[in-house]
Amino acid sequence: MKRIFIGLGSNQGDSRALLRQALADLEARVDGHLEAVSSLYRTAPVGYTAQPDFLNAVAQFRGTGEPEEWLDHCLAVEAGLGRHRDGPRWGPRPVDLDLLAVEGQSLATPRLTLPHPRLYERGFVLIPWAEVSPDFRLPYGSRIDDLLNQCPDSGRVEPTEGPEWAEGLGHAGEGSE
Ligand code: A4P
Ligand code: MG
Repeated sequence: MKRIFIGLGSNQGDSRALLRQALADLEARVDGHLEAVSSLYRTAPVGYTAQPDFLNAVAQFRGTGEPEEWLDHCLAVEAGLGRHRDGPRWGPRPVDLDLLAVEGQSLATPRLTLPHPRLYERGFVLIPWAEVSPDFRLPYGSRIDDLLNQCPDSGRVEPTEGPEWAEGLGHAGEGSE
C-alpha cells in the first residue's frame, strides 16, 4: 500500500462543507483509506488574484491502484460537487482536487503529471503538506519540509482550524501519525 497525497482547495460556496464532502466522496470511491488531514488554511489567491480567498488543505490516503484511477476519482468528485470547467484558468471553484504525489511514481502524460508540476512554487500546498508528512520524499529524493524551506512563495497562508475540521472522516482529525 502506498501513500497518495491530494491537495484540496475551494473558494466558492460553503468551502469547509464542500471540502469535507469531497473527502467523504473520495474515501467512498478509492481503493484505500484516508490516513491524515492537515489543518484548514485560509490563503490568498495565486495566479488569478481577482477572486476570493481560498480554503486549502492536504490529505494523505493509503491505498492501491493506478495514479490515473486516482485522478479519475478526483475529477468525478469535483464534478459531483458542482465544478464546471468554464471560468478563467486558475479562477474561482467550489472544489479543486489535485493529485500531488503517489509514492514512488513519477509520470508525464497528457492527462497527468506526477508529482504535480506546480507544487514547488506554492505555499498553500507545501505548508499543509509539511504539517501532515514533513519527511515524505518525492520520487527523486526531496523532502517536503526541504521544499517548503526553499519555496519562494510568500503569499498569505493562515491556519483557520486544526485537523479536527475533518473529524469523523477516516482516521483524520485524530492528529497525524
Ligand atoms: N492534470 C495533470 N496533472 C495533474 C495532477 N497531478 N493532478 C490535468 C490533477 N490534475 C492533473 O486540471 C486540469 C487538468 O490537469 C486535469 O483535467 C488533469 O488532466 P483542472 O483542475 O481542471 O484545472 P485547474 O485546477 O483550473 O488548473 P490547474 O492548472 O490545475 O490549476 P491549479 O494548479 O490546480 O491551480 N490559489 C490559492 N490560494 N489556492 C488554490 O487552491 N488553486 C488554483 C488552481 C489557482 N490559485 C490558487 C489555488
Ligand atoms: Mg486542479
